[in-house]
Amino acid sequence: MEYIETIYNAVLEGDSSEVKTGVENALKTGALSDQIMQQALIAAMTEVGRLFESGEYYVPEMLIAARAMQSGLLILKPYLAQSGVKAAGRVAIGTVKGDLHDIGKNLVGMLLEGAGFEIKDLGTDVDPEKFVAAVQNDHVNIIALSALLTTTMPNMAVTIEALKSAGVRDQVKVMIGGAPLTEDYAKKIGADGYSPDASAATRLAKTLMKA
Ligand code: B1M
Repeated sequence: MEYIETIYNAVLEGDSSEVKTGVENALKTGALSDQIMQQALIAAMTEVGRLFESGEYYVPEMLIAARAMQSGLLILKPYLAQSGVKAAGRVAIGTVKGDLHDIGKNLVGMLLEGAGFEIKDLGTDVDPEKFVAAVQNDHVNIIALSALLTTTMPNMAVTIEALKSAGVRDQVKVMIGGAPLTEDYAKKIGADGYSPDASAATRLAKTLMKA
């Protein structure tokens, strides 16, 4: 538990090297990767959000903390991926056009990978056409769209329309997520599913593969 607190504080301070060392030490002492992720990394980013909202942190502090968190996620990746689950499907994941937030998207991708999905990460600020190309060229089963801004949410609908225009909408399931999203919004834009967090996203992807 001592290391969990160290990692949590290091993320808040934006100290990438302390986060890396903390995660390595926590793993050595037998901490579970999921515990490190939930109790240290995600918990710290939630606090970063609160500090930003209360005016104690500004964008640069937020960015530095986010980078520190990502350096920890990078070390956890192989551990999260060691779930032993067989390939469950192919997913193209990305943050929609205009949106640069990728921590949640990376987390969802990593958990999906850990659950046995093959992941094609299209990155951030992704043009709808790139999602279309992933269906046409890489034959993905699921398109996973992330958005953190109310101003970029509509680009999920634009992406779904692009899939329809290209005639590939019925070849793929579309799942969406991100802090401002809701189940109702998913229904409104014709997505196949919404999930509030990374764990739920894994369950949703498995359900969509069976549908
Ligand atoms: Co920005 N930002 N940001 N930001 N940022 C928010 C989102 C904000 C809520 C802060 C605030 O004002 N309180 C606000 C959005 C307001 C709104 O639209 N209503 C905001 C803003 C305004 C902005 C800028 C416009 C600020 C500015 O420049 N003035 C700007 C926009 C840039 C752009 O995208 N074009 C901006 C920039 C940034 C940074 C670059 C500094 C940095 C991002 C770094 C990065 O991602 N590499 C950043 C950060 C870090 C945040 C906060 C603090 C944290 C986001 C985060 O990473 N959370 C955030 C405030 C907050 O959340 N309280 C904020 C941790 C992450 C694990 O959670 O991404 O929600 P989250 O993912 C969750 C779930 O949502 C879900 O699962 C994840 C894990 O459980 N999920 C999915 C996400 N995607 C999913 C997909 C799925 C399923 C589930 O299926 C496909």
